Amino acid sequence: MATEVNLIPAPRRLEWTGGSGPFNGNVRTGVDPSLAPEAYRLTVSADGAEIVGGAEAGVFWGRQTLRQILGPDAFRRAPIAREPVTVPYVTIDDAPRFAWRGFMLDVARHFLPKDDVLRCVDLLAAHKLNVLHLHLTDDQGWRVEIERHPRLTEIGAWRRRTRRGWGEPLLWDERPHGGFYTQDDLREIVAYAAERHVTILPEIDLPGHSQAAIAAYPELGNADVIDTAALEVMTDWGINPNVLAPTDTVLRFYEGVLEEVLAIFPGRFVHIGGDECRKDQWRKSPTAQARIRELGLKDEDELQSWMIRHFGRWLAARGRRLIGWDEILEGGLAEGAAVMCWRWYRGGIAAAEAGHSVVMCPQQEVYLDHAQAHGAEEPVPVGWVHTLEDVYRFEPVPPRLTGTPHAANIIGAQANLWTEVAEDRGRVDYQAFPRLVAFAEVAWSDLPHPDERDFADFERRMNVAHYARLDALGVGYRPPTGPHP
Ligand code: TNX
Repeated sequence: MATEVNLIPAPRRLEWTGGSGPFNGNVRTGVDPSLAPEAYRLTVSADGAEIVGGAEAGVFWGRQTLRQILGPDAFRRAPIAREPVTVPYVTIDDAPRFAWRGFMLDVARHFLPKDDVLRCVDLLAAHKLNVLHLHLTDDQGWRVEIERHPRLTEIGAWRRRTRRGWGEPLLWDERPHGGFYTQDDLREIVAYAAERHVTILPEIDLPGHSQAAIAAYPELGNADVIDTAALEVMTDWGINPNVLAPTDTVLRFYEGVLEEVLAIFPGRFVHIGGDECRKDQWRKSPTAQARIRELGLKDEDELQSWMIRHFGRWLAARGRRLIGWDEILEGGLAEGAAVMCWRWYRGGIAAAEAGHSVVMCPQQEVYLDHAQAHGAEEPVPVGWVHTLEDVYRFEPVPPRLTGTPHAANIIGAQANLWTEVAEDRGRVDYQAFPRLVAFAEVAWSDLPHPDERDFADFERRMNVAHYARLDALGVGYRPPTGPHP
């Protein structure tokens, strides 16, 4: 998105006969390893268009900028323009500010069919975002086929009914809900994303947010405290007390899960969750207490930390890196682990100062499940209100780190979309757009200090050009005038 601002007012224009389809056109491309891998130089002149990237990724991002210049029809799935278009002569030197430009989609609370995920990859790529984080497991559903533990999807992927909305009134959708991706589906998603220079980050959330797994395999829960065999896949929202037991059985089970996950997802990072783990059952469980004593730990926080570290080492031994929500800092962070900071900036600052890589996604700034305007007509009134302008003024590097060597540990930023109340692709589009466009510009461009950012200019560019591109892409964004009646 951002790069279009650099258009140099040009006296000369090129007649473009390369078509308006997304990836075709008579573009000369090349690789110049002296550029950073994702950087590119795009030139349009009398000789045609040329894109030189630091690597294929850079060439690909350059193509996205060229699409922007060609106009909205270049965002359709097939060419429709019969007349050649003319484009201005430009030279654009461009490179991303952050290496990690992510979007998290929660496919656990509401399952999204594979086609919607593939389309999501297209939308990220068009905005030069390069990580799609799939939140694959939670209390309300397990969405990844695991061959050695088939009940995870036979049982864990389905729930009896669904809580509608959040808070009062208590409403239920009595229809069963569910679905999962086969391993081949996920391999297809990974390959499709790789063609677009997008990495899929899988998340297997543990030891909290695991009720769907416990419903499928009761031995994973704290059977000495509750009747785990009576648990079903959760139908309500919120923080759940039913957490995994800190036993060897559980460690071996999840090692098996992760072995299959690694075989599907080639990316460097694997997300193991770690968020919102209530420890009440561990406090009451003789098994958990015996484990704490046997390991010489101080408390239940250290017990969670011990579990996370176990998987950190396990992943490292297989050449991967663990990433987890910032709760993994509590009780000591595993060597080499990266932190996804969602609770304001504090955990991210602490982790960066301790030398850990950090992805910033504070819920007070970039939670796209939260409403984007005040007003009863907003369909999804969750959390704080983050307007388009708020997101445009999001700054991933906190002032305390600015200008220090630790700033480099902020490897990127992410916007997260939880789907408790976003039950289908239409709602997901509405929550994500246009705010994800503002986020993409923040993550890619070297924007000035939030107070000095020219939101009016961003809005103008949305109005004169980008909404038309989103229309061509078929995105059901929130209209600038508010929801349709
Ligand atoms: C907190 S952010 C959660 C999610 C919820 C979300 C709702 C995080 C790591 N955990 O489980 O869906 O709030 O905004």
